Amino acid sequence: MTAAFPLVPWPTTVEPGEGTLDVARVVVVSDHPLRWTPLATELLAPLGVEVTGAGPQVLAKRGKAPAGTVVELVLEPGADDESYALDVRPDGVTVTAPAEVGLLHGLRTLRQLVGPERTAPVVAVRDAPRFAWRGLTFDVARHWFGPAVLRRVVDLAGAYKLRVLHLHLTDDQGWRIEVPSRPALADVSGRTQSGGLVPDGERGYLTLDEYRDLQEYAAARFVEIVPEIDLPGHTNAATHACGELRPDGVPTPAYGGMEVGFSRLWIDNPATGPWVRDVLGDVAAATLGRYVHVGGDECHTLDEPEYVQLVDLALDAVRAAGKTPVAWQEAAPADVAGAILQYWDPRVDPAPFFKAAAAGARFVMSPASHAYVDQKPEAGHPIGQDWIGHDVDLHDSYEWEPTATIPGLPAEAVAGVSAALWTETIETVDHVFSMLLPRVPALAEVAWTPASSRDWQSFRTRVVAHARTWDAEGWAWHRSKDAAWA
Ligand code: TNX
Repeated sequence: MTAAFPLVPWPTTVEPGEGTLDVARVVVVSDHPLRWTPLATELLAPLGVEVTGAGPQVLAKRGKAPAGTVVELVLEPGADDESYALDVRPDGVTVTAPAEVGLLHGLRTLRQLVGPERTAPVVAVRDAPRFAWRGLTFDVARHWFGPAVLRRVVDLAGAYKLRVLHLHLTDDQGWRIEVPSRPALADVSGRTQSGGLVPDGERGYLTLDEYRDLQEYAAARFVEIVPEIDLPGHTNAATHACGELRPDGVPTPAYGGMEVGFSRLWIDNPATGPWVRDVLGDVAAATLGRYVHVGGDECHTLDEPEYVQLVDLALDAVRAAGKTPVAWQEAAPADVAGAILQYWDPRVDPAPFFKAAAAGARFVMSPASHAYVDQKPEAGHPIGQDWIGHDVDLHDSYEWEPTATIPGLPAEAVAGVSAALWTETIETVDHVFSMLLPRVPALAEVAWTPASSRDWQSFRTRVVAHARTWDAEGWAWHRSKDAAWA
């Protein structure tokens, strides 16, 4: 594991060979040239590599070596669609995988091997992920970030082989998706965000067309969008737009502050059931992926029985709409069979988690002290929160074990890992990327690489070379005190 192979996440095996390969001009050869050439171009162009494409027949007809290094993409049966073999030889590159997603992972690894001289070292990489759910949770409710920023976040997620972008679309401060059955939600609460209103000229929510386009952009990069409608707490934007959700029928004022836990729904209000079913049904119908997240966190003004009824209402609505429900850990006492629970807060009794796992729920690990990249990376950092009580720097994001996060939980109950960026204090695209980088690559390695192959000293050396690509992409990043940046 040397800096000559600055790969993140670290692969299953890396066998160095002799010499280097020139990749200044690359010809992608595959059965799907039109599909792959643009993606290879997108990945390699920021490094100064010129990419063209050709089908294998075209190459054969020409009967001569093409002008450039041939990168051959080969589909070959195998057990894990995400696995791939990458062979860099002195005369070309072959990526072999059972499915397109594995081929793309191989191209992503190739990109990380290309150095400033536009050469790649000769090497044989064999690779497959540890966890299937490798995610990023992104709060666009507190501060609004539109489709252009979201596509760049998809690119970053994809570069580190993440498969899930979980969008926290609703909260007390704003509502970020069009809902045909309740247009007031987006019309009214799309305008608001932390500190006041979304900037002039911005709509403040995704139309259903924009939502579809974003999902298709992500799907082409094998990233699945998981929408979150946070219920039954974190609902001030809902009650601001839909006063009928309140017992008195009076809309709540907009909320631009940083408190959590004060807003709620009421199970015995006749408007609640139809609203929850219609809203989740509309969002599920607009979602191409398999999951809908129903929140469930921090309902500090609800007693447990009413909380459980409200969460069950939401879980059932998602199932009825044909999707698998996801919820925050607080939902564990509800009927979570077959659901995904997202763990974040260790300050609780774990007994409901064991019951949930026994009932067939699986867990995505986002322990705040490691995975919350909204936390300040060091004391005095100008943006971010610090409620955890210590900084969450690169080392903290790297050094933890997902299967030990809830001691006693069976390892099979762990579906994966998600980084989380909350945006109460995050206002600009540079804020976003400087909180994601370099910590998301660390979390991506925790999710991809088995614990036995992870090594902090190796990671902190490897990640340094990535800053060149971040700069080329225009992604702001934080010079973490935990690595020796060039
Ligand atoms: C806790 S994590 C929250 C969020 C905040 C975050 C700030 C979770 C499920 N709830 O509402 O934005 O802390 O760090």
